[in-house]
Amino acid sequence: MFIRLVLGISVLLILVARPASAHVVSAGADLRLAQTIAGAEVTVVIRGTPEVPGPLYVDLVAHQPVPDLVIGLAVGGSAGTVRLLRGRPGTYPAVLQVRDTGPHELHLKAAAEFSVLPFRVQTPRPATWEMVVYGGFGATGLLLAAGIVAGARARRSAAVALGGLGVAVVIVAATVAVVSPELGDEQRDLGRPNAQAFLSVTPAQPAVGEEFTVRFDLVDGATGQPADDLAVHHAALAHLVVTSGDGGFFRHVHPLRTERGRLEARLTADRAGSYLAHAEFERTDAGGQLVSGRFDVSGPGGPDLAHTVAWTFPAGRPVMIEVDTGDTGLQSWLGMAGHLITRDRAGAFLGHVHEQGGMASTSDGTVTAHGPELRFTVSFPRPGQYFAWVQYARDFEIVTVPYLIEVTR
Ligand SMILES: [Cu+2]
Repeated sequence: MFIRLVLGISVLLILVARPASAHVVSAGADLRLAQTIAGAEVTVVIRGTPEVPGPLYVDLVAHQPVPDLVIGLAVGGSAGTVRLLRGRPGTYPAVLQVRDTGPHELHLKAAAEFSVLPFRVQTPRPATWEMVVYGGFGATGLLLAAGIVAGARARRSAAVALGGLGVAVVIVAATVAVVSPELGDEQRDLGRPNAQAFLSVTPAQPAVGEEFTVRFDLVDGATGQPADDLAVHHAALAHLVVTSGDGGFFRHVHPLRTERGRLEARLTADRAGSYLAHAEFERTDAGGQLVSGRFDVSGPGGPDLAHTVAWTFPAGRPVMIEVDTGDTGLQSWLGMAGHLITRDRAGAFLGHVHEQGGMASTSDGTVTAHGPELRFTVSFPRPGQYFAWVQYARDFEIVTVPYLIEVTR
């Protein structure tokens, strides 16, 4: 009986104490998160730290066009600033201090914008609670084995005593696991419902040439609580693609986390009409999601489009798109050599695929793509016209090339 009890408790504990899978920084494992803040496209690199208390190295990798901008960073009671210089892309380092392992928040602030990025510090040396928990499991295993051996030799009292000790060890480990604040946010369900996303823009009807805020509030479909458990997905908490109905406006930005479950980005539209916002993200334990919404922009019409059809493809089957960038020194952006985002004219379909060619790591940690060509395998579900935007990075500049594609039956 007690063996079944012990096994039951052990299974329960293993479920409770599953290690966090996302947002972890530990020695040799950096966390990379793209953020679009105060008009700057920045990749925040939180370096793993070998020991706590100790320094936490945070690099801001700024992409062109870099504005003059002071970005404040803070973790716990430790703060610093980084000054971006106009037209000077690249890595801007900062050093903060962390006292403990476990959950932290990196606060970014620039102009009137801010973002709070959750992450977890792990060090190679296990924390005390880990040693108690895992030591408890180890001791239980040994005691159970001893109990079984003793039982087989028919020394019933010795087996019961050893088994009882095993139960006690498990209960101690269970108590530590439950009371440990380190484990508090790891008690998550297996499989979560999709997040419901509500789009709002401020002001409610933006005007051409004026800044506005695009906001997605994410809510758990089951509990109605903010869905605030986003995993890092292609080096960002979320990817926001905003396009105008006519395809002339395209922005791929990385919204700020301004509240639990709230993602915001500031944009300026260059043409009037209907706009689409698509957000791509992944809830921890729930897989990827694409959510969308529409809003209108008032004012004068935008610049005329001189779109000509670049390719004609058949519908419903994979095709290869090859783009010659004319550059052999491409950098990886969001972990990939290139991105291809496609949208049909009506806005019912948004696709996002990645470059499929080989990549080579360089000693400074950046990744360069081999050749000047970028290759994408992509398919278009139905006939009609599609917009396509190819994106890649070169000299810390994100290059976006728009295309028009005709898809036939
Ligand atoms: Cu993105």
